[in-house]
Amino acid sequence: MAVTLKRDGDFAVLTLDRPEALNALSFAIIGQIGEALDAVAEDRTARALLITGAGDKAFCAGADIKELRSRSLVDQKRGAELGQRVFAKLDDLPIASVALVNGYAFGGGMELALACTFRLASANAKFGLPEVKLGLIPGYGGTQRLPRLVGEGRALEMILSGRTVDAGEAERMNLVNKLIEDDLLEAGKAFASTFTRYSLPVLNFARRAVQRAHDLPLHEGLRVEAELSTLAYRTADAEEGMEAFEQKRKPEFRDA
Ligand code: CO8
Repeated sequence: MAVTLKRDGDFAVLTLDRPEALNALSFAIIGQIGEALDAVAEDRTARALLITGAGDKAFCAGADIKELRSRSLVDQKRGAELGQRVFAKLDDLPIASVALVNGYAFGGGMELALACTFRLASANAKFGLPEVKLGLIPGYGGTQRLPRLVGEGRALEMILSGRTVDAGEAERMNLVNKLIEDDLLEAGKAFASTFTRYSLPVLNFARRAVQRAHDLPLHEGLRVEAELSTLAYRTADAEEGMEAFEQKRKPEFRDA
C-alpha cells in the first residue's frame, strides 16, 4: 500500500508512502489517493485532513516519470484528467486539508500541495514545477492553481523556468502559509486546531465563498457570499455562537 490513511485524534492523516521513489505518483497511487479522499469525505468525525510524504527527503517528487514514458498519449490524457479529478476532490471535502511539505514537492507533488486548503513547509522543503525540463507542462492543476495563489508573474516564472524555490522563498511568495522549524506533523495538528474547534458547516460556507472568489466577477462573488453567509446565519451554531457572546461564555458548537 503506497498511500496510508490513519486517524490521529481529531485528524485524518494521509501519507504518500513510497520513499524509494521519493513518493512519486504512479496512476495507481493517484487512484489510491482518490479512494482515501472518498473515505475521508464519508468519515464524519475527522475535523481536518493532513497530507504528508513518508521519509525525510520528499513530500512527493511528482508524477512517476518512468511510468509516464511507458504510456500511450491517449492514456496520458486520461492520466491528467484522473490527476485533476482526484486533486479536485480536496476542494469538495467537507473538511479543510493541510499539506505538510517535508522535502521535495515537485511537479504533481507540488500540484497536490497546491490543491490543499493550506500548506506548511519544513526548512528542507523545495518546490518546483520542472515539467518543461522533461518537455512537458504541469498537468495536475499547476497552471491554474499556482497563479491564483501567487499571481500570474511569479507562476509563469516558476512554470517557464522550472526552477526550484526553497522554503524561505516559498513563504515570502505566499506559496506556503507557514515555515515550521519543529516536528511538522505536530505543527500541522496545532495549525489545524486554530480552526477545527469551530462549526464545520460554517467553516465550509466560508471555504466555499473564498473558493468562488477567483471564478466570479466581484458582483457575482458578493451575491454568493450573501447566500452563504445567510445559510451560516441560519445554523443552530450561529445562534449558539451569538448567544454565548451575550452570556460571556465559550460557545459549544454542534456542527449543526
Ligand atoms: N518519478 C519516478 N521516479 C522518481 C521520481 C519521479 N518523479 N523522482 C525520483 N524518482 C526516483 C529516482 O529515479 C530514484 O530511483 P532509483 O534509485 O531507482 O534510480 C529515486 O527516486 C531517488 O531519486 P534520486 O536518486 O534522483 O534522488 P536525488 O536526491 O538525487 O534527486 C530529485 C531528487 C531532485 C527530486 C530528483 O529525483 C528529480 O529531479 N526527480 C524528478 C522530479 C520531476 O521532474 N518531477 C516532475 C515529474 S512530471 C509531473 O509531475 C507532472 C506531469 C503531468 C503529466 C500529466 C500527463 C499524465
